[in-house]
Amino acid sequence: MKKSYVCFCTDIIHEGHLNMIAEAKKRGRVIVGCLSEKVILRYNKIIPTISQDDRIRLYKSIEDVDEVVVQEDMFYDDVITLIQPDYILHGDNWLEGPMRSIRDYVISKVSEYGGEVVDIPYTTDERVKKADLQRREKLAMPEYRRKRLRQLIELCPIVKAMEAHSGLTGLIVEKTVVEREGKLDQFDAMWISSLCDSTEKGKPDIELVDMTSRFRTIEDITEVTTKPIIFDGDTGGLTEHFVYTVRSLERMGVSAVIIEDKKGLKKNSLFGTEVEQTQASIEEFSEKIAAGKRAQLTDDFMIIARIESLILDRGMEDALERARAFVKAGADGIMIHSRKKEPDEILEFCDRFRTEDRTTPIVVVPSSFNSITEGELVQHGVNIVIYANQLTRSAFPAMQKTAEDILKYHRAKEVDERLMPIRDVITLIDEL
Ligand code: SPV
Ligand code: MG
Repeated sequence: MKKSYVCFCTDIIHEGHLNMIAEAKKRGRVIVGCLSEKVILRYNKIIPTISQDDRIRLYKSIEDVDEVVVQEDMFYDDVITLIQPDYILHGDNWLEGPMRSIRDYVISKVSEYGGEVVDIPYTTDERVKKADLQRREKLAMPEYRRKRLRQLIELCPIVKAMEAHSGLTGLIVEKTVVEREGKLDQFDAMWISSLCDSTEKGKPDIELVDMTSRFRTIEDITEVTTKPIIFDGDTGGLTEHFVYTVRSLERMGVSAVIIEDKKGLKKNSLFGTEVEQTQASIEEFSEKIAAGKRAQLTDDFMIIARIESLILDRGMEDALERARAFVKAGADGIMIHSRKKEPDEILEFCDRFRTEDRTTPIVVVPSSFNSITEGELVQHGVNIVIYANQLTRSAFPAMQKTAEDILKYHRAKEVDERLMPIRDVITLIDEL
């Protein structure tokens, strides 16, 4: 008997899925692949809200399904090697966009033994559309979004966060997918940078933009995205205020706050010692972390301590001593920052910290030491890389040049070629 294979990652079964199973049945014995949680998280597909075991049970309960296996490879390699399906069925939505590279790869592999790929017209029935939308919306809900950062740290070699400071930049981080050497890549999380949030408002990065306004930015972003959020909490402010911030962030579904061990008037770290900046003592900052952890209500939320010793030329030993103390005070992660062009001091910190502490997540922000690759960071035990300001810095020169050229030419024709077509702008945002 021929073998028909369908891969599912869904946590609800609607008519579209049943139609797929019926098509598979017509061709042979139906094997459903349950795409593993690890792969789903890695590729940022719509993440199920029930466990992998529950999904296996769900797929087994479908009439006409003969067998359920776990698929560990987005590109079907394990399935093709082990099962050699005669037919691999998939919705025809993989004919376009980044998923096309998976389809091409699967076709090349199955054709080696005479297998076939069958594209099933994607069900666009209103009820199915609504079910898909509900599934996506569920992911945006605080209780699902909040815990996703911890899940990603567990499952990914490195979590890649990109800055977002508005609904639009949030959408860019949410939706940008690239295909390179046959693999798909996306950002895993969003960083709400104090620098970019302030810059967007034409204000300096000195904790002048207040929390109410920073929360408004979070809401703009959460309304249109599903990816987890890491919030730049600056110094965290007064401990008495920080505890309220923790609760608000948890409620909004933010996954982590990073606070830096500075006090008084905070200036951006990239100024280093060119401006006056005061580092908080180990004791006072540890107390702020501990108070935040006591205030926290969910198990998912993370308070990450950011160490400014290298920025302020206080040396490696000071940075390591602080890391130890902040972890002891309850920090769920350590961010180490540097403004050197070379990554050497960051890597030395990571290597030395990892000899003492193998588990506490390490976060880095390679704005200055930008030649380092994600792969190299993984080798030094880094868990999260934050691209902290690149969207803002790319948009600003482009907008400034456009403004200058329109002034120069007294019309907009000369700039038009480098602009996004109006049609693309109006279709950028999904309509309900
Ligand atoms: C930010 O993005 O606001 C940061 C990172 O805090 S840095 O600007 O490098 O200090
Ligand atoms: Mg900042």
